[in-house]
Amino acid sequence: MVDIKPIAKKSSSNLVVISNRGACTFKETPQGIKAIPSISGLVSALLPVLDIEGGSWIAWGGRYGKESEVIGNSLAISSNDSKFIFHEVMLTREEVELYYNGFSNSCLWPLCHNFIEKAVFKEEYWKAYCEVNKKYSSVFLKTAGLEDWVWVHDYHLALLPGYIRKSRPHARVALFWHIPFPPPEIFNVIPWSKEIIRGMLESQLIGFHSPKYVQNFIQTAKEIAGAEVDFINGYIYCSGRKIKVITAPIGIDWHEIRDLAKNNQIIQKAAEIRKAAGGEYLLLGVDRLDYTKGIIERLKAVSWLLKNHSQYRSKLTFIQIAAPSRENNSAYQKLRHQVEETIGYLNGIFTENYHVPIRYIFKSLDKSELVAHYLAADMALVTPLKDGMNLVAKEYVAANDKDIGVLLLSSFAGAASQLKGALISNPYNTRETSAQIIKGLKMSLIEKKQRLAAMNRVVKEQDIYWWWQKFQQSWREASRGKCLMETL
Ligand code: GDG
Repeated sequence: MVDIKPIAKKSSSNLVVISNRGACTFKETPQGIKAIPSISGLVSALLPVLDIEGGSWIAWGGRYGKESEVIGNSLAISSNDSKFIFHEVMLTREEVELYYNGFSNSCLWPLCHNFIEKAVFKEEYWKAYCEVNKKYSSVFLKTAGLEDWVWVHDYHLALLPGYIRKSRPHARVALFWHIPFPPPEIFNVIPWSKEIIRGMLESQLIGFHSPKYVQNFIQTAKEIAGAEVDFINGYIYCSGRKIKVITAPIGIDWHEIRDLAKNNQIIQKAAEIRKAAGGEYLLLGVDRLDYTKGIIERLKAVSWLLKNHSQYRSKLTFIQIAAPSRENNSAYQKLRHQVEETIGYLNGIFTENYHVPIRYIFKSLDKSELVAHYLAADMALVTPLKDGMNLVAKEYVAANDKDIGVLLLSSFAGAASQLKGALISNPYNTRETSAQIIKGLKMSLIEKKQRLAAMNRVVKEQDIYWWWQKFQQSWREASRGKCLMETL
């Protein structure tokens, strides 16, 4: 639980983070409003930044408001030592349905992850998306100062930089895009692609996880918005403005994970998990339950392995932790059924001597429990069909710095271009994925250590604070000549 305290403003020039969901979800209880931590890669990444910078976070708090309500609670939230102010955007049930479940998660999310056939294009989704982006802008205008640095996050709020600039032409606005950015021939399928690109281009700086997404975005701006571009230096020229586009691969709080992994209680918990799982080898998957994460394809690879290498049947256990996600969306409800049906089917076939090979946890665990699982597992199967970055891969590596473990990583995760010590597979290739699992299980201790050490060098050095430094340095350069925030 996160503490909620009365608000206190920090200075005249603050960092303002704006994202669809924030650090927590508000729940009304007889004792008052309680804040429950949210689970997502974006939240894991931004909390440490707000911990050091303070400032404010504008986001939807998970509560439904009336049509006329725009802003809800403004509360100081203390996470670890520092405080930031959470300004709650109020959305109606219909807005959440059309803007969040609709345009964001049924159109942009599948399309940016190359699932064109899953993308739904509805005029009413688009209208709600525009209206809700305006709503976020009016909460910003009500709560933020003229000197503030506005950091917009992710695909839910692509139009927000444009709305902000209309009211504050000199605003310092940057955008970070957490998911993949597809090539123009895919992005252009969206009937409103031009409006989206133009909205994004009202930022001073736009960041992506990988050079490929940067290239795709610049090419899209050129083709769709007719902008002049400079691929080599990462500049887009549009409406008399110069926009910088950078690669900034997001990191994790390496020391936080490492400290948890050194904790005796967590080490003890890891031993208990291993004992309870039974067998000799423990494989682990940790994901939000999302079709982009490749859980079904992973299960197929485990099944292929158990079918074709029967000696592993009573020796191998695969734990899949699936954090509930987007439960109101029918594609996610269907996926849950499919995952649960597949696991039941496979356990029916492959249970031998009462050893159940696949364990399934459909809930969100505490971070300490999560780290205990990272420590317990011989190998993490991080095999998304497409992923902007994937922080689970980095957390597994950090937890196992001084221990042994193997990371199997999808070639389609952004993390694959940074984590060279991982075993790589194409998650659509069942045979290859299961062969890589066997390779990991048979890997020598020395090779495991070498690979982990190489990956830890990157994950430790390019951690979340490095990411924020890199981003703010480019932001400072992109705003050169203007008044700078003292902390930047
Ligand atoms: C998006 C992009 C990009 C998971 N289960 C539990 C739990 N988690 C935490 C993990 C990790 C986070 O959630 C998931 O982050 P990912 O990066 O793996 O995935 P997305 O949520 O899809 O994130 C992604 C990210 O944004 C950042 O830019 O990397 O590509 O899709 O931190 O630890 N945390 C807890 N209990 C769980 O059961 N406490």
